[in-house]
Amino acid sequence: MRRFARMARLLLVDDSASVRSVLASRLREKGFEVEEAKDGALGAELALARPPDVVVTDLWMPGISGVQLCRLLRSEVRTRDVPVILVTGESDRRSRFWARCAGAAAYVTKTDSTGLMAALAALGPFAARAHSGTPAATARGTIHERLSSRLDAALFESVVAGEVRALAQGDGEAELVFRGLARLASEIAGYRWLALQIPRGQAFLHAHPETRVACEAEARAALRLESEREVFTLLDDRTLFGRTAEPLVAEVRVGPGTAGAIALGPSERGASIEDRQLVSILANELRGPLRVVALVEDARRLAMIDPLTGLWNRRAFSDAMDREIHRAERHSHALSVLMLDVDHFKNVNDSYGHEAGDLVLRGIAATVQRIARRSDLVGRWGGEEFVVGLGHAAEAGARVAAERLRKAIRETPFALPDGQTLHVTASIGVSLAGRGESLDVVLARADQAMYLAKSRGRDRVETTRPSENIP
Ligand code: GH3
Ligand code: MG
Ligand code: MG
Repeated sequence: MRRFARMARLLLVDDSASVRSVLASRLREKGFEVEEAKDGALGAELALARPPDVVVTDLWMPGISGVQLCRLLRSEVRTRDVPVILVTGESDRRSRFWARCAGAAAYVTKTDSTGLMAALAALGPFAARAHSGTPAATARGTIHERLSSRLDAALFESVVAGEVRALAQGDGEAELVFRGLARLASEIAGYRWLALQIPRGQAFLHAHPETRVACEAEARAALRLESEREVFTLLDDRTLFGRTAEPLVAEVRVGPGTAGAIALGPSERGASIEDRQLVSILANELRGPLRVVALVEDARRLAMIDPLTGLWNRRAFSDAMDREIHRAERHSHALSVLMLDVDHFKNVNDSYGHEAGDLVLRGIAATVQRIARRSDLVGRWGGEEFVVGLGHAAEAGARVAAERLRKAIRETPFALPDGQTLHVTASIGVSLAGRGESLDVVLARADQAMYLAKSRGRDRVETTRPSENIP
């Protein structure tokens, strides 16, 4: 057993006089200066008055238990670094779990004196640990009151934590998580606004309708949102109405990364201790719900993407085009679709191999994206067929875009890994959406136009038009 540089001060708490005397003499033999307490309340008073190097306490005692004593010492500034070893008659799983949760340094059985000595040795040398600070200010209430308020705080924290965690039980919709969060937070605290930001996802704000603009500006600044990020706002006239105070911001950390951030605009009196506590509990407990949101969003994104080219797959393209068709109807603007099919693509596979074919498809996808405007919708329809939705483009404009695309494809060389270069061409069908037409009808016509281009010699653009156009 290691000898300590100076006599280490040990506080021994046990309600049994005989256990105390046996343990104390064994510890003194090992060179500890031992102070004894016959119950948890006395132990807490002694420890707070003059923090020892280490506390060894019985787990089950009438009145304040060893676990409660441990929690109390952990939560007091003067004693939060004093290690506590919990000693019990016999080991059981639940006590061990409870001891760990309370922040005990070790958990040993009374019958196992080498276990206690080993635990003490593992904590030493104690000389390095200096307990500075003035003696405890006269107690703010009795030990029992203090303990009870600590337990209240712990209970509050665990109840709020449970409520926040329950927000993860939705279907991973960020908006539902935020609605639940706003309901919970506004029940607990009065604030001007509450905001949540999810990386790559949405940002949310809960604010009073009349101060919405100012609150949004404050929340944007607090969460450092780029100006193009949209903020979904939940208006609520029960949130506080008042002047600006310095906001509280906390990141929701998951491992080395971030799952988002929350911010709270406090009442004009400024952030209270309770506000700070709430924000810190929320930031901690939102990790689970936000991880679920991120997983659901990732899964959704993956389900939309064609893995070979990174373009939207057929379903994602169709969904986006359906929305685009409705918008075009509503605002009476033109909408066109291009259907592109690579010419003699089977030959590429047959002559150069499937890998080369994949490389060409990826290259064509990149060309289509390069030529398309940011507002155009680009997808892989399947195999060697690609589709482009062009908003605000009537026949002439769509033809120009299709020609530009056709030329870009025939002019882009593909360098194969074996050093060969190859060129491909594509046939493109253009179709203008007619009033009241479904996507299927517009696409079927683009397909017909594409086949017309094939039959007229390939590497061409052909058009079909509906009887009545949208504008
Ligand atoms: P056409 O000019 O008439 O369009 O002739 P084509 O050879 O391009 O037409 P066809 O439809 O006969 O052949 C399409 C080929 O595209 C057949 C298929 O094996 C190939 N293909 C489809 N998807 C993929 C893919 O993901 N990777 C590769 N490498 N080939 C694919
Ligand atoms: Mg084809
Ligand atoms: Mg083809």
